[in-house]
Amino acid sequence: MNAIAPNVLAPNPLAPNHIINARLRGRSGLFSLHWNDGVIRAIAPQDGPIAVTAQHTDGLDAEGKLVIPPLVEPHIHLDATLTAGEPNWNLSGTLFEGIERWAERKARVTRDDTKSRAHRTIRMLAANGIQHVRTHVDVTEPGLGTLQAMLEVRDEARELVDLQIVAFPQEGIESFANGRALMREAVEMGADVVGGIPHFENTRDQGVSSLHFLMELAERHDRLVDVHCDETDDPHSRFLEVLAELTRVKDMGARVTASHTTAMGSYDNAYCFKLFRLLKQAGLSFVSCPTESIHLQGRFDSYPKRRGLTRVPELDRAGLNVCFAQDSIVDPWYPLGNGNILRILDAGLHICHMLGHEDLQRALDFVTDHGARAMALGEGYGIEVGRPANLVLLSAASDYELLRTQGHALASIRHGRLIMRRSLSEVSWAETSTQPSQACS
Ligand code: 17E
Ligand code: FE2
Repeated sequence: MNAIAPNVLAPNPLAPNHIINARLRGRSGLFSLHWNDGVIRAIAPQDGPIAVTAQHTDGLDAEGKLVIPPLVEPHIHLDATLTAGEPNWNLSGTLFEGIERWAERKARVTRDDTKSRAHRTIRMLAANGIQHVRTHVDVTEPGLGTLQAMLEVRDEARELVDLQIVAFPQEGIESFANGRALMREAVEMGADVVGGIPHFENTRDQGVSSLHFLMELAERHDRLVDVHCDETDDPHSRFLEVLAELTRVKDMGARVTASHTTAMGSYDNAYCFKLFRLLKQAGLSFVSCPTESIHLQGRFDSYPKRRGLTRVPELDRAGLNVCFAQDSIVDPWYPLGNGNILRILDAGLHICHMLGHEDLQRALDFVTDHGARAMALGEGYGIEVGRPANLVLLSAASDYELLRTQGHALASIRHGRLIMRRSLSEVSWAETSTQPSQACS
């Protein structure tokens, strides 16, 4: 193995200043990337593979594997992670029982409990090459102690991730006592994004007025918007059209995201045909959480059973920005999860009928560039000279191979510093009549 192969790093492994033999998405050949002071300074095409020499001891050898900008987690609930079963398990598997179980757990949260679970989860995300995270934080809590704790986590976790905090009214804006005041206060305290949950409000009218309220709040305070929107199989849940129309009128498409929109999987085609015209005019982003939605939705069906996801390929083909996210890790809504968004990508592509050749070749878009666009990261993201030296080395040379082999992030560089490296387990063989080299990896 090379002296500076990803898993056997150079003498100064925490401060590399270049990577050789990197493959970049969308470009052919191999590249050397150089950085200093945390900024990418050069992206140089190579004539061929470079042999490792002593002059490379401050670098990494990508060995022809992909180097990408960091993976992005655009939708998670860090205040609720690692609480499943405390005190009660969600036995029905529905969104609504999840909200009830969370209300029980919420009554017991403390600042230390919130912070330690959030930091543990952030480490799980960073261990999987994620450096940009948008977390929803429940603000239907008098006193907003959880939000305060998460604002502290946002600062404390900067070495590992950039964190955006959504003021998320889990139990409603209009149907929760002082819901509007709590939202205003959350924004004043420093939430980056304004959230909502119109399908959970008591009436259709309240759902609509909550959207007017939150869009105005975001506009007035220059915040982003990310609404839990139509997270139900009910085809009559049509708040997306209201959010999209407000987005269009205010010309806020680059700043607004509709999360879940699972009801769209139950809308009929005639309605969707009309809706898509508006969505394109509005230009908002979409987040789908495929493992979460296939678990929570379809719960009131017998057979045939709905998949309960939004129309991911159709949104993508229409030119709208759509990405995948984890949503939960071991919480009242979803009992599994380990921080690995590549697992979510794998599930999402299967559930959405997106294993066509073209989709496989660009699959990583859904957990990198598209997530970055939903989070409005702009020039803070991407492999370009002058941008932050935030880079992730993957275990395969292409999107397709990464998915087929269920590959991993092997190393993560943040502002030029190596913050994570991972070694993969190897398979050992007994003597067999075929040679290991003939076997498929
Ligand atoms: N809250 C909610 O309303 N929906 C979800 N999927 C989660 C929390 C995880
Ligand atoms: Fe969510």
